[in-house]
Amino acid sequence: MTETLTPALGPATGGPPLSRLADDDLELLLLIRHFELTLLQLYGRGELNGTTHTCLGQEYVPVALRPLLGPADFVFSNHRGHGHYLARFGDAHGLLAEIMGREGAVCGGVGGSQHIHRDRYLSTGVQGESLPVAAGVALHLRRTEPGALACVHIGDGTWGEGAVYEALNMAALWDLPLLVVVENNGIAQSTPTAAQMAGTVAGRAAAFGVDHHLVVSADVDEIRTGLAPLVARVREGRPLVVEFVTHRLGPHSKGDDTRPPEAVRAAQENDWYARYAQDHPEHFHRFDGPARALVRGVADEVAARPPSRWSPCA
Ligand SMILES: Cc1ncc(C[n+]2csc(CCOP(=O)(O)OP(=O)(O)O)c2C)c(N)n1
Ligand SMILES: [Mg+2]
Repeated sequence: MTETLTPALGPATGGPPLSRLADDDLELLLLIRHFELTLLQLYGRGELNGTTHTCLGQEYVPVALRPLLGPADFVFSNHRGHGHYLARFGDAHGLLAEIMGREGAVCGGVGGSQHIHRDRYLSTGVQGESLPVAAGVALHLRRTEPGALACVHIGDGTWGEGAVYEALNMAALWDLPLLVVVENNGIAQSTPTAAQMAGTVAGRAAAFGVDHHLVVSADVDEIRTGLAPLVARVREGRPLVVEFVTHRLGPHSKGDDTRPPEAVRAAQENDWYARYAQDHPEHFHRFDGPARALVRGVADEVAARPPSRWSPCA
């Protein structure tokens, strides 16, 4: 029997009260949270191979984006992509099977945590790799399926990759329906953003004449209201960089947290999970236990499956 970790519910002092969520948004947030906590536990027990990067603390980003994206849109994810996948497909069984190399894996178990392809969803662990690909897909969409867009998630540290600027340049020149979502958690592995980024994300977008929208809130409804008209403009060929100021709650990958205690404390204080539990305790507790139990059931069921098989000819 797999037990999930109990997340710390410390004092949440990071901001104004959060709006009460729709049930399905809360369920998705909690699914992602407990999925990620369970993964760390499975790794800790040596039940998984390879590596993983959880999106603990950042779950609200893909949840807020979810209704703004449709099935015709492409989503390009990165190394920290489980929440992106779950927000798109809700398929915890397929994702965990992929990570555990079990039957029913989304990509036959050869992609693992970071390299997933399903329909119009693609993730890569190579920083910056997806930007030019997403720009190319956005060009194709503009020509063949007007109104659809390509959404690409990157971190703050990925602004050190030249491919980002080549893609922004073409996106601006060619009026591409490209939505660049930056999850700025203030750190890249062990390097604080302030130690590696001159200027700002906003300034860099402006250098290419690309619109920039800053999101400092973790309030799903508020984020959506602000983004909806901007995403509609992306669909008309006006590329956009949306920068979320967010917090990495956990380590970079598994046991590799090099941050000073005050940085970890700041992330905990800003954690939407603790804040929501404080602001809406009845709603939170009605859904938190079931989400935890659901993921525990997924983990037990998937762990009992036979190994996945993959053939290049299949
Ligand atoms: C081209 C490339 N260089 C280095 C790495 C190793 N690496 C993986 S994640 C990471 C940090 C990424 O930081 P950021 O873009 O801020 O995303 P975050 O991990 O904070 O979500 C690094 C250096 C990589 N995956 N790809
Ligand atoms: Mg980062």
